[in-house]
Amino acid sequence: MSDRIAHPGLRAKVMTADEAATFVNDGDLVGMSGFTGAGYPKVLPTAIAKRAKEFHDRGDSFSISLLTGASTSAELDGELAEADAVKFRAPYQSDPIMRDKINSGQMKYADIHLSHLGMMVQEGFFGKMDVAIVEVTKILEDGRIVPSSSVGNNVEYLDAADKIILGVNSWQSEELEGMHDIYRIPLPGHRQPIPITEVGDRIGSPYIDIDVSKVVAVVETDSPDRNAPFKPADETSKKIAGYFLDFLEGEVRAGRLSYDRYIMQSGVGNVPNAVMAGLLDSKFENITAYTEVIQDGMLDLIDAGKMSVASATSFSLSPEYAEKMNREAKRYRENIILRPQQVSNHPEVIRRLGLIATNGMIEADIYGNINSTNVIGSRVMNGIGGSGDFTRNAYISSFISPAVAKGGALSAIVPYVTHTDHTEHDVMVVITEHGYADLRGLAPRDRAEKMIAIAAPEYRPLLEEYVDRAGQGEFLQTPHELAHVFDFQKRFVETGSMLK
Ligand code: 0RQ
Repeated sequence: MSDRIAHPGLRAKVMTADEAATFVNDGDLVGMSGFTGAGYPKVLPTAIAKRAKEFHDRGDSFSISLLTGASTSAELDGELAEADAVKFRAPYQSDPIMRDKINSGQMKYADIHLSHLGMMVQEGFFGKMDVAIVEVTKILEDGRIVPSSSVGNNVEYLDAADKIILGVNSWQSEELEGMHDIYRIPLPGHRQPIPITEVGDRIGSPYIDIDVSKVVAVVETDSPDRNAPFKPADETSKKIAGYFLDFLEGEVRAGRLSYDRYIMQSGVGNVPNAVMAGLLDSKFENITAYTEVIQDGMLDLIDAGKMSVASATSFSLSPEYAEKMNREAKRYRENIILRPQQVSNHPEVIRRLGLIATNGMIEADIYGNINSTNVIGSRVMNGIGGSGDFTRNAYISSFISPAVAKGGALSAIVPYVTHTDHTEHDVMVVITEHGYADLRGLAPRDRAEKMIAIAAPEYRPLLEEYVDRAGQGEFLQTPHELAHVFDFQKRFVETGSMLK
């Protein structure tokens, strides 16, 4: 048994994953750790999937409602979905098997702002939580736990659940101890300001205290977090990153930003990573990040002395960088803080700090509404994640995306989005490889002109044609021609391309 379980009572609860899985029953509401491929329980989900299959083979039902921090990995979402072991999922997922089950209607999915979910669980919006399954780095002698590579909603799940299963993963560096900052937000009616005024402020404890009497099982593992490596930046990503930096430089020239006070929030993906690579050679210094996930590019910025502090709720590192974190966690914990996602994504703190939010999108419309989640209105890609938490509350909210998808068959700029995650009231800047549309202070018809200028050249005449026709209507605040508002998307469904 590993020496990472110092509490004698909890050492006595060590068992196999198959034994621990028997504490999870059909119909249970289960809260699991895990956020963007980091800190999720490694062996329990497989054991639960196996248990579900045994039930199904006997003709019995077995499916759970599953909550996590955000996306996890094929070992968790993939295996449980494949075994038809999940009937309901929230708040964010990105697994291809699970996505197919959701889109085919076999599973239900509630796509919820990441900052909201912890409170919803505390207040019982989903009913009583039966089991919390949480990966930890270590259990102290007094029963407090050292979280692993993500915090997510672990505190809320551990507090709310009737039963707790802990996964002690010895792959996680013991030197993560001290990196976390655990702070509980009281329920409405008892709240005080969250005392974070600088990105690097620590306001809580490095440990999570739990009710040890609720722990029914402890399972030991030694398995890595699994995240796909980032693709090297292509020409399009490099151009988008270039325009993003031009935009930041323009803010400095306008006196609204200085080279030493850029506070970043960055969505995950290859384009945001290219933006961070671009920052390495920029004039920006003392960059800080108040964001959700620590990505490879942030470690590079820290190593280059360009980034002083990064605050998030999780790592989202490629395998190479996850190993590097494991080797050098002692050094990185000087610069990195991992917080509960209610705090990392909290509107109050985001608004106070005045950060610049940058997220990916599926499509934007000519007025600046953004669809981050549903392809052609109905097919979910991943979920809204934290993009809404940051977009609404940022000092400047921006979206970055290639102007086309699927080899040019889809334009990312359309007359009207088929699903709205971020409204024109929240969105300030949209950037593609053709430039940036600065929508701040503009009325809708002026916004349309800026948005068309960053669309792919082959789509601009079609967008202009739509704007001309919509402008012939009677009401001209936000002109639309309702009979043709979705022509782009309809054409794609009928012909395979949005082009005529
Ligand atoms: O699909 O892989 O099948 O080819 O969407 O597109 O261009 O690689 O971009 O990885 O940045 O993802 C919105 C999905 C963009 C992401 C989204 C298809 C495209 C490809 C991915 P394929 P790219 P990205 C905080 C922030 C919501 C959560 C969020 C996302 C796939 O950014 O999930 O912001 N955001 N969190 O082909 C149809 C279009 C399309 C399209 C792209 N117009 N129509 N398909 N695609 N544009 C972090 C967290 O919350 C964890």
